[in-house]
Amino acid sequence: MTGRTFPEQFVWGTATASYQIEGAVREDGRGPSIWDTFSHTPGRTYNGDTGDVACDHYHRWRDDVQLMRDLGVNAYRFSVAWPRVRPNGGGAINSAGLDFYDRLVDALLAARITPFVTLYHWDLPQALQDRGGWAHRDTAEMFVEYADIVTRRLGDRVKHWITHNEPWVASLIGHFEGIHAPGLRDLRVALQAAHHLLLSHGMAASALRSNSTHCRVGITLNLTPVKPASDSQADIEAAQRYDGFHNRWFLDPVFGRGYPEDVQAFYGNMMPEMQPGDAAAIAAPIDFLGINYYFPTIVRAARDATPVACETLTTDEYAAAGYTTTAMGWPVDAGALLELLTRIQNDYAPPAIYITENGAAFDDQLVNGEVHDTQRIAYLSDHLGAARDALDVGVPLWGYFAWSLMDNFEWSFGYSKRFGIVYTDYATQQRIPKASARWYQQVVGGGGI
Ligand code: IFM
Repeated sequence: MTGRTFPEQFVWGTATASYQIEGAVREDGRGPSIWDTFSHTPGRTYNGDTGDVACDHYHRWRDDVQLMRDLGVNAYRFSVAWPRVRPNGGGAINSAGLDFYDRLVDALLAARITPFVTLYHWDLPQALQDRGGWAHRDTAEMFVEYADIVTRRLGDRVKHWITHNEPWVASLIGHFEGIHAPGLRDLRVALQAAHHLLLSHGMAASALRSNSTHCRVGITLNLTPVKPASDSQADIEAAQRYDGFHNRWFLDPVFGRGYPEDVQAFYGNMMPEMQPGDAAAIAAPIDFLGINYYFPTIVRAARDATPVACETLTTDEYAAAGYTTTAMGWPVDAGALLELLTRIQNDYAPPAIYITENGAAFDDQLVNGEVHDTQRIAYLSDHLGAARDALDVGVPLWGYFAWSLMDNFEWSFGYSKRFGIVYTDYATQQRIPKASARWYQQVVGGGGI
């Protein structure tokens, strides 16, 4: 996989998210978010870690833009914190919050780095959660207002908009598994939240387009190729259910097919309440699909009461099956990315695809001021190889964003997992480019691997 170039106009980026890097949670009028509440609740995050300071990006954003300029990337995907813009979710607009993103966008453009802005990467204003959060239909309406406010301010300069990041995680992990904010454990509520997230995506699209002329609008889904653990009929059916639950539940409605019937039948009376016109709203045309890919999922039938009666292999089982696993316990399989991209192209044919996140956490060691993260280089290189293969077979892949620019707050894992190509020394807030950053710099500079 050496010496393979990408198209000249290929977008090379890095990605982050507001709560994971900004810190400054009580500054300049920012209101509390559900992640402030969740991370401050004892027992919810590793070590009781919170995003109070995180990477202190709110104060160090100029240095971080310089870091990206040094890396040579031509794009940066970041998210806007809704509680900075509207501290109570609705009501008064906090211009100081908008000013922060305004300055950031200007600095990026001056550095010839194209901003890709995600409007929602999980930091819902707590005030909206207090009124029911995503399970409440009003939150979708409030999201449209928020999207309107942000795009009125930034839409003249930002031309790539991502409505939501990983609605599967925000809904199912946050409202059914309970290990993300708001920490609920109720499948019916989770499915209602998922519906309102999707609805708000579609409803916001027209505001984005009118405030940001000639912009491109997309949504980012975390997708996983699903394989059965054996060739038994039960495992094959379990894999189909899991694919429906994780992938098709979001892809099908966004691409105008409504919710998949096989999964609807499985959910039965857990199905969300919908109103006439919702399906059409969710299916508002998109200009690109953002895909976050980390790992494939191997599934077997389960007798227990999981929502779709299936379970995924454990990390030990993946390792026993021959997979390398990351510090998250996730199996590494670059070939599965090619499978995923071709499947999406064949089944849904989006006008364009960006890999909006891809990367891995490993147990990085800072030795004599350096981090030799050879496993991460291998991971990124193999996945970029798969991305290049996808271009060869006609997938309209327009760009790639490494997750993440720097080590940051990894949600319930706190600061214990490092995904960055730049090492964050949390004691000093020093940023130390890892070997993978130097490697990525060469890839980007040379336009290929
Ligand atoms: O850190 C997260 C990110 O916020 C969303 N996608 C997956 C990453 C790694 O877990």
